[in-house]
Amino acid sequence: MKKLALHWKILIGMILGLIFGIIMLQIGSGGKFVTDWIKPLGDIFVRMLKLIAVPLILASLIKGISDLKDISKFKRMGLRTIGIYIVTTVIAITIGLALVNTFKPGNGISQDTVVKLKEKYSSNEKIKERMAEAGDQKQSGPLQFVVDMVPDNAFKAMSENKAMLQVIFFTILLGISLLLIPEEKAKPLKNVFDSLNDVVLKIVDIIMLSAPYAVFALLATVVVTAEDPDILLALLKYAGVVVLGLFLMIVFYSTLVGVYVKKSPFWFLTQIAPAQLLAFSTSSSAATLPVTMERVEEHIGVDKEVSSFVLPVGATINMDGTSLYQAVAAVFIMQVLWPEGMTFSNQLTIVLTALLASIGSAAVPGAGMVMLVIVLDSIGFPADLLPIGLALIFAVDRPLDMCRTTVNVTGDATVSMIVAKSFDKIHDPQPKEWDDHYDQV
Ligand code: DAS
Repeated sequence: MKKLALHWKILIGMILGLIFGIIMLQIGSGGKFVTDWIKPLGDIFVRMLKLIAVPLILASLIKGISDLKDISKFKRMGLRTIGIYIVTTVIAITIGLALVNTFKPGNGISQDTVVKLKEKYSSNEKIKERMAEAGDQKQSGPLQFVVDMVPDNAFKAMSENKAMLQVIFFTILLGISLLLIPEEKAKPLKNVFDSLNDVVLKIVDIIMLSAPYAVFALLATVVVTAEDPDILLALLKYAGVVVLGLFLMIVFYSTLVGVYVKKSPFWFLTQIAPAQLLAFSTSSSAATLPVTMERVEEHIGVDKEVSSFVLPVGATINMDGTSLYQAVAAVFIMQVLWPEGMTFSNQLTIVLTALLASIGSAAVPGAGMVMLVIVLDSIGFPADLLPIGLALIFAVDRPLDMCRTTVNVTGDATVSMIVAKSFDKIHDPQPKEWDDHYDQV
C-alpha cells in the first residue's frame, strides 16, 4: 500500500465507496446511516478544498503576474487563453450536436415514460429550485456576468466561494498594480504572497492525504441518494450519448497534448488523474481547482505565471464538458417533447447559448443543468414543458455532472499546457521530496 500512487488509492476509495453504498441500500436504514455518518466526511473534504481555493488563487495569481515583469505579456496571455477556451468550447458543443442528431436518443422514449415523469417530478422541489435559479439568471441582462465579475467588497468576495471571478478580478488588479510600483516597494508584499503560495500548496498536499477516504464517503453518498433506477434505464441511451461525447473530448485533449505540447498523452492523463478523480467525486470544478493547480504546476511542469491565471479562469468560465452536455440535453429534450422545434437555426442558436451558458455556469454541482433552462429558453422551448424537460434528465443528472466536471477540469489543464507551450513556459517537472512522500504515503 505504501508504494501505491495517490490516484490508485483514490480510485480504490471510489470503488469501495460505490460498493459500500450499494450494500447499504440493501439494508433497511442503510441509506440514512450513510447520509448521517458517512456523508459528512465527504462534505468536510470538499469544504477544506474550497477553503484554500481563494488564498491559493490570491497567492499564485499575484506571484504569477509579478513574475511576468511586463503587462503586455500578461495581456497577450489573457487574450490567448480566452480565445483557446472559446474554441475548445465550440468544438465540444459541435461534437455534442453531431452525436445527439446521429443517435437520436430522444426517439426511444415512450410516451408512458413521459407521463410517469410528469407525475413523479411535476412538484419535485429540486426541479423547482433549479427553475427558480435559472429564472434569476434569465432576468439579468446579457452583460450581467461581466458586471458580477467586479466585486464591490474585496473581502466579501473572498468570503463567498462562488464569487471566484470576483476574486480573480481583484487579484489581477492587485497584481498589475504591484508591477507598476517601484520594485523595492513591491518586494515585501511579493515575498508575503510567495511564501503564502508555498504554504497553501502544502495544505493541498495534506488535504490530499485524506482523499481516498473522502471519495469513499462521496461515492457512497451518491449511490444512496440516486434517483430511481428504472428511469435510469430508459435514459441510458441519452446518458450514453453524453458520456461518448465527453470521452471524445478527453481523446481530443490528449491529441492536443501529444501533437502540440509534445508530451505523451498517457503521461498527461496519469499526472492529471488525481484532479480528474476528485472532479468526478465532488462534481465541483471549484473544489477541485487547488488540486488541478498543484498537479499542473508540480507534476506537469507548467510555469506558475501561466497556471495561476489560466486554471482559476478556466474553472469558472471554461466548461467544455458542461457545454457538450447542454447541447445534447437540449436536443434530447426537444426530440422527446418538442420535435417541431428541431430546426437547423435552433441548433445554431444552441451553439451560441450553450457557449454563453457554460461561461455563466458556476463551478458547483448541478450548475450545468440550471443553465440548460437558458439554452432551452433561447430557442423558444414551450415554458409549460420546461419542468417536464428538466425532469426527463434529472434522474441521471448527478452521474453526468460527475463526468462533465471531469472533462471541464481536464480541458482547463490541457489549455494551460497549450498556453504555456506557446510562451515557452513549460518545463520538466521536479516534484519535491515532499511530493514523493505524499504520493507514496
Ligand atoms: N458541476 C459543474 C462543475 O463544477 C459542471 C456542471 O454542473 O455542468 O464544473
